[in-house]
Parts: sequence; structure tokens; C-alpha cells
Amino acid sequence: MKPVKGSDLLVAALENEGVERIFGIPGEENLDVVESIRRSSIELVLTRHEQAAAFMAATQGRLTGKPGVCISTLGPGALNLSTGAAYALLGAMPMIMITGQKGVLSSRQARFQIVDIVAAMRPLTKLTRQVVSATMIPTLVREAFRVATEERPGPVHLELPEDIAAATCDAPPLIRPHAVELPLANPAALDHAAAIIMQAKRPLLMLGAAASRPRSTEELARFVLRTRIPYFTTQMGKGTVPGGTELYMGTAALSERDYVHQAIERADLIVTIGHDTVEKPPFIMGAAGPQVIHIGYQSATVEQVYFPQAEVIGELGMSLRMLADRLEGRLPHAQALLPLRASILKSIADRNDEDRFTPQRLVHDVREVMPPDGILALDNGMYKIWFARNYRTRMANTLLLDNALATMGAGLPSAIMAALLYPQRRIMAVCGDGGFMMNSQELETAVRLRLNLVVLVIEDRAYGMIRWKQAVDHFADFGMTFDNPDFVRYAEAYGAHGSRVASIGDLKGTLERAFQAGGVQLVCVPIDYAENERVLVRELRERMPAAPPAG
Ligand SMILES: Cc1ncc(C[n+]2csc(CCOP(=O)(O)OP(=O)(O)O)c2C)c(N)n1
Ligand SMILES: [Mg+2]
Repeated sequence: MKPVKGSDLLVAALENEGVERIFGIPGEENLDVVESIRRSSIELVLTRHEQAAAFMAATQGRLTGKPGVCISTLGPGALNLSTGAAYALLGAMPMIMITGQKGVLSSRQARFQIVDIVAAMRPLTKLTRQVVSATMIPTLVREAFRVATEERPGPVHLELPEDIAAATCDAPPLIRPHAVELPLANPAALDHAAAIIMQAKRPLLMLGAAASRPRSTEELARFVLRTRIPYFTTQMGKGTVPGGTELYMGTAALSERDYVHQAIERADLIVTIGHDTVEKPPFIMGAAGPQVIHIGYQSATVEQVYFPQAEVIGELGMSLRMLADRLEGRLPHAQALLPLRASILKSIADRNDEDRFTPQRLVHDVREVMPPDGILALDNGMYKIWFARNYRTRMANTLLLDNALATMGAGLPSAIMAALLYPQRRIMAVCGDGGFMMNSQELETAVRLRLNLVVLVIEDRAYGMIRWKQAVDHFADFGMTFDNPDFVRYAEAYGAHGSRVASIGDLKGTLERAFQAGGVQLVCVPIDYAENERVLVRELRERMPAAPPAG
């Protein structure tokens, strides 16, 4: 048998898993792996910060269901992956992180740069392992991909010390991946849920984060269309019912009081599909009702605000088909809450055509330049609530937002990933001036990769979201404002194109021209956040909770 090097085995095992790209920044401990990548079919995508590499890899997992892979050096580089690990863990995105380490068989540099990364990754991953022999690499890589992909998906970390990467061994066989079908829901659970749903007088469906998994969206939409029960979505469940727009009641971007809660408050039964309680609660369950049925890949975690009375657990798509078989044509009250739809959607869209830089107008104009399959990748800031609430989606995963870790800095890297995966689709990153600057160096990556990408930077010269919360809680306006670079010249310095929107009437045209011109285009737009207070505080406070329904 021909001896093979550990790093070659690693890369062969990654190719065996169908990996096409690895994102990251190598260090000297990864140089064997870099050399093995050079001689492989895998592309090494260099980033300008490891955090961005992890956001990209996680987003690949989110969009395709197949783990994205990122790589870093030991200590400092590996620690820079940690926010990305948490992003993937909370967001249920399959991802593999490979980090280097000093040799483990001898110690010629004492403790220089050594941090116990396997331990640091423990609370941030589903699995974290040090590779201690080259022979084990095929097994560990297959296991890493199995664990990362399995419901609930998430990040896995492998640490490859440099001497193990350089060591040779008799080539152990690679383990071929195979498809694993998930178990279907138990017929008794389906019968029980069907009985409850048939008795409901005012049922409502809710589509949650797990409904956005690429594997489940088709059957899920069919379930909605067959039962014809109106639905709302969580922030991360948007777009999961293509063709079901006439049953869409809204998105729960706030936990209570928003217009969509008019329907939620009146419902006597909410059937949640794929809800993951990492999301900010879309509604607050209370002792008085409504009843909740949880349908998911996994049973519901019990929370103070979420404790479903019945559950249907199993592969979502097929389980929903079997449930629809029991329900179709037997739901006389399915549409009881539908009459509320028009007024809810009208209230949400209120003032979206005013000639001011309001968040509503911004969302409206962005929607107009995005085709149905265009992807928006949001960073975290005040505008996220407005996009979650007001941006209408027709397809799953066309509004990528993070309502789980809710970290700043992921908007641009996740948009870069989407642009790499779908070069034919329109991709836009939407960032605040705070969040954009947390990973703005990745403009260089986007330009180097020759991507077509629009980056919309919303400028209020402040950490607007926190400033708003400060005001809502009656604190003094303090400590939240800053100055910005000239974003147009900043973009140009990277070799990107920059433009500034001077009047709201120019926003749509500027975005349209940016897409048509191609390349990396930064568009800077001011915002008037006075609407936060007017709508999200005063207007919604005045909206009385629904009176208890008669009968
Ligand atoms: C990494 C990280 N740091 C801090 C926060 C807390 N935080 C949430 S939103 C926000 C302000 C965002 O400012 P900006 O990106 O300018 O958006 P804006 O709200 O002003 O539109 C902050 C500081 C966070 N979510 N993530
Ligand atoms: Mg800001």
C-alpha cells in the first residue's frame, strides 16, 4: 500500500464529501493542508478575517443543506471563528471548521500561540475533536459531516495538528457518504393532531426557521395549500410557502402587539411548523391559550413562552403530507381568520410610498428591484425589524436574516456566499453603518472574486437599534453615535463602485443601475428612524389587544 500524507487524506476526504470550496485564512500550521488543497479540485477562498470565512461557510450550509467548510490557524485565527461557530449553532447551519495546531507528538515551541481550541469550541459546536492520527482522518471527516448535517444541523470542529497533517500512513479507505432518510411521524401522533385541528374554530399555521431547510420546502407549501389554513411566519421562516401568498397573514417580527398579532390573539389553535425557539418569540404562549401543536424534526424545547400541548415529530415534508391526507376537505373553519388578512397587510404597508427616507419606503423600493428569486442578506440593526415585517417573500431563503445569534457583521459575508452560489440571481447585502464596518474588509474578497453584488449601507451615524431601545426605555441619548468614512470613496478604494442616494426618489433607480452595471456596488442611503418611535412604539401601543372572540 502506498503511504499517504495526513493533509492529502484530509483533502481527499473533503472531496469525497463533495466539498468545492474552503473559506479562510491559513497559518503556518496549515501549510501542508494548503499544499494538499492546491493539488486538489477544491478552491481555497481567502477572506480578510476568519469570522467572515465562518459566516460564509455557515451560509453555504444554510442555503444548500451541505456543510460549508472553513479553515484557520491555531489560537488567534481559531478564536476568530468562534462567532461564526455560534452563528451556525444557533442558526442550525451545517458547517465544518478545520483549525491548525502545533505538533502534538513533540513540542518545539513550548506554549507559543497555544490555546485549547477544542475546549473553546465545545459550547459552540455539536462536536469538536482533535485529530490524533492520520489513519483516523477518513472516519473523523465522515463523522464530522454526518453530525453537522443531521437534524438539527450545526457546526463541527476538527483540529489538525501540523505533525499529524505532515505524517504519513498506509492509506485507509475513504468512507462513502450515503443518504439517510429521517423517520416519519407516528400515525397515532398524526391522528391526534388531525383531531385537534379538525375541532379548531379559528386555526392558524406558523412557519418557523426549520421550515426554511432546503429539504422541506416543497411538501410544506403543499400542506398549506391543501389545508387552506392561513399562515404567518417567523422571521427565519419567511418565504416557505411559494404560491401561498393569498393565505399569508404576516411575519411576526415582534413578539406581541404587531398587526399580525391581531390574528394570533384570536386564534384558538396555532400549528407551528419547524419552529425553533432560538428565534425571538413570534408570540407569547400563556395559560389562557391558544392551543399549540408543534410539528418539527425534533420535539419542542419547553420554554416559559412555548410549551405545545401536542407534537408531530419526524421528517417534515412526508409527515405533513400524511397530515394533509387526514385533513384535506374536512376543515370547515380553516379560513375563519382569513378576513383579518387585508387589514393586517394594509396596516403593515402603511406609508410605504411617502417621499421620505423611511424604513417602510426603503423596504418597498428594495422589493421593487429584487426579482422573486433575488436574495437579500441582512446584517443586524434596526432595519432588520422593518425588513422582517414589511418585505414580502415568494421563495424560501430569499431574505437571509439572523434572528438567532443576531450578530452584527454577517450581512456582507453571507451575501458574498449567496453571490458565489447563485451568480445568475440578484444578491443584495443590507447593512447598517455599524454592522457593515464590522466586516467591510470583505469588500476586497468580493471584488477579488469578481462577484456581482449590491451592498446597501443604511447610514444614520449611530448604533441605531440600541439608540432606539435607549429612548424607548427612557434613558438619555448617550454613547451611540459615531462618524463614518465617506462610503463612496471607501468602496472605490477597494475597486468597487460607490454611490450615494441624495433623494428618496433616486433610490430605486440607483439600485437598478447598480445591478445592471454589475460588479461590486456599494449604495449608501440615509434613513429617518423617527418611524421607529411612531409606528413600533406609539402606534402599536395604541392597538388594543383583540377582545376575546365571541362563541
Ligand atoms: C457583534 C454584535 N455587537 C453588538 C450587537 C448589539 N447590537 C444590535 S443592533 C446594534 C446596532 C446596529 O447598528 P447599525 O449596524 O448601524 O444598524 P442601525 O440599527 O443603526 O440601523 C448593536 C450594537 C450585536 N447584535 N452584535
Ligand atoms: Mg446605524
